[in-house]
Amino acid sequence: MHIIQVGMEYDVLRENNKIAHENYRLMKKHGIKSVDIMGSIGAGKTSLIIKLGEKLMARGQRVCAIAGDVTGEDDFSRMAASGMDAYNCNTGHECHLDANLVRKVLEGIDLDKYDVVLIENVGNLVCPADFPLGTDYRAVVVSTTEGDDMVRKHHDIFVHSDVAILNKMDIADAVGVDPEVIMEDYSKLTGGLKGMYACSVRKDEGIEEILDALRL
Ligand SMILES: Nc1nc2c(ncn2[C@@H]2O[C@H](COP(=O)(O)OP(=O)(O)O)[C@@H](O)[C@H]2O)c(=O)[nH]1
Ligand SMILES: [Mg+2]
Repeated sequence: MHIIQVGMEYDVLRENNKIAHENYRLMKKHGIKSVDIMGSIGAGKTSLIIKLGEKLMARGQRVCAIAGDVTGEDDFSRMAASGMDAYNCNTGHECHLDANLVRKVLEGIDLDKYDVVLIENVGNLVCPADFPLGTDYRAVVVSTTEGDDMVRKHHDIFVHSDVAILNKMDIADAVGVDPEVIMEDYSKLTGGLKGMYACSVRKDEGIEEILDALRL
């Protein structure tokens, strides 16, 4: 029984990776750069996507966002209200986006209209890690309000991300969290090879560095 479950999981992940490669090739065919933005609920993923979108559009880039949520249109509506083209993607029950769901959304988009696709994954620090979507970069966002143990508790998602972001630096003191602890944990996890990008989306601080890290 146990062996069968492991086999099924392997098949699901292998199929996801295959479709992720197809998504990657599809977006490259249209000259698109893309980012999968993962992270906990409330970390600031939607806020960051809107901020990145505003800055990229101000530079003349054509940007759209895909809002991944279990149900509803809240993030999709916020993205659309910011002036960015947005596409909603509800998973129904799943705690993460997968490559097949994203493929269905991409198939409904005129990809020649865009230079950049920003994808907000479902708020979760566990499940999205195993399901690459076919983006150029994967980023994980956590915030100071979640406490100082996020990296220690969720190794996988940080290991599977190219760029790690610590948001809400503006209220770190107010919530009694030392950002250095979180950044030190991340540095240790990456063998000292990578640093975390600290930012405050609210105060518009640290965003340019994130754009550079994501090669946007
Ligand atoms: N103080 C502060 N609040 C923020 C910041 N970024 C986002 N928020 C707030 O945090 C809440 C959750 O943000 P949201 O973007 O919806 O997070 P998501 O669930 O990860 O998409 C909202 O009330 C935002 O206004 C920040 O840099 N500083
Ligand atoms: Mg959101």
